[in-house]
Amino acid sequence: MRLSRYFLPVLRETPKEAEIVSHQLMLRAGLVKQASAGIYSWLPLGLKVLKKIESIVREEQNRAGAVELLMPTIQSADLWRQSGRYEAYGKEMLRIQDRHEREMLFGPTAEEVITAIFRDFVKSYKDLPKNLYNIQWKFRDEIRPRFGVMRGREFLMKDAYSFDLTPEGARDAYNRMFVAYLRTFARLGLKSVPMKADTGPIGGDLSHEFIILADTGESQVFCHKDLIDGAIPAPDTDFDGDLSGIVKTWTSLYAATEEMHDAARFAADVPQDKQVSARGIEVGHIFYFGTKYAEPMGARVQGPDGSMITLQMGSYGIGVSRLVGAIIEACHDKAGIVWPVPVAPFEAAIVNLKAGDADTDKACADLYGKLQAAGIDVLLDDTDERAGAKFSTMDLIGLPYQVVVGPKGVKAGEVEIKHRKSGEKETLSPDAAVERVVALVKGQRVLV
Ligand code: 5CA
Repeated sequence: MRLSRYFLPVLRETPKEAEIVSHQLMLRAGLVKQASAGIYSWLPLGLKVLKKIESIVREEQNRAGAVELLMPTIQSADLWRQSGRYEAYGKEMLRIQDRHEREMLFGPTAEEVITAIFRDFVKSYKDLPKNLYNIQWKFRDEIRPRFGVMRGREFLMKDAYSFDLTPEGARDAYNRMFVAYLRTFARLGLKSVPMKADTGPIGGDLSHEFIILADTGESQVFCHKDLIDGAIPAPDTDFDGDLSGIVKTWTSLYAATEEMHDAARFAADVPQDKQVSARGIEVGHIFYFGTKYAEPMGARVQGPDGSMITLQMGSYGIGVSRLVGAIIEACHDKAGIVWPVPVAPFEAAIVNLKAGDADTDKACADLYGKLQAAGIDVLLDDTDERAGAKFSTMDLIGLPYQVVVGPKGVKAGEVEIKHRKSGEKETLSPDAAVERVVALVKGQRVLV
């Protein structure tokens, strides 16, 4: 992509309404624009990041055996009356009337919709187990939307729902999502810590939040240091096999959020040099809630002996749009965002220091063509801004590698690669630079 044709409205000043660094940087780097409180337009650069996160989440869901579908954003109130949640959900639910004065709502989650789909199609235990998911916009009329996309009103969620015949089967489904989450967040360049959690309005008796550590996190967390340093399950993990060992390793160490924190147990269970007390951001939340929805909604299948058995269910959420903010909280410095390669909006940039100079333009076009041919997603800054402004925009938007091309270097047969994260600079011939950027990017596309 040529920057001259792109749409990248960066801001020089830090917007006053933004309290935390990720929100400030998302506005300054032209990733989003607020449309109204807690509701954002995703500008081209932000949308690219959102889509990359979405596809990593999707790959790991598919790997774990979940099946994608797409449910509507607008749901019917009657469906929610079947589960008994319509009145109970309260003011966070955006209730809407259509032209026939039928009561509708903008879905804050989709347990009811998916339970109805399953109930209406699946009649036999032979069709179990199943896990269905979608990546769809949700709306929650949060009392205090804040921190940009981290606590929005409209937000993108991956929500998966498992259906099993027995509680043991449901526990296996829970374990599969647990392991898939560890892999997903690691691939996004994040260290996530699973913590036992409250179930809130989703309900049920087993639940974990996945928290990533960041100074500005909303929750206070307490955990064993080994969890933070924990090894991530490999891609060839057998998701059809027994995952209880992996889950046990991760859940046997103390980890709790503020609400669940038991100070005495923390002090007793965790050696002093392993005690971590930090702030965290909840990026995922999984629940096992048995028959809470299947029972009132009549979701039953015929069991092996002919008797009708109520389905055992769980639900599994990831805050896809929240992750954009969470990754920035974890990956930034004074100059701007420092994207991990797998989610970077472009993997590399070429900075033309003298657009309009025939030799420099030609050298840039040549590099651009070669990087693209090698499959690198590259942004060419071909604008006639001054060098200083170009450098600060590049650092702000945080692309992992910048290839800086100026007239003097071109004459000498040299370009410079700047590594955004370390600040390291290397001077190389243009062809060597292409090779180096390709190797660096390809080496980091899949982090696990
Ligand atoms: N039905 C279940 C799981 S599918 C559910 O709704 N769980 S949840 O309420 O915990 O939400 C799942 C994830 O969505 C959260 O872990 C969080 O990362 C994200 N999320 C929740 N509320 C918001 C919000 N207001 N803004 C941005 N992301 C949110």
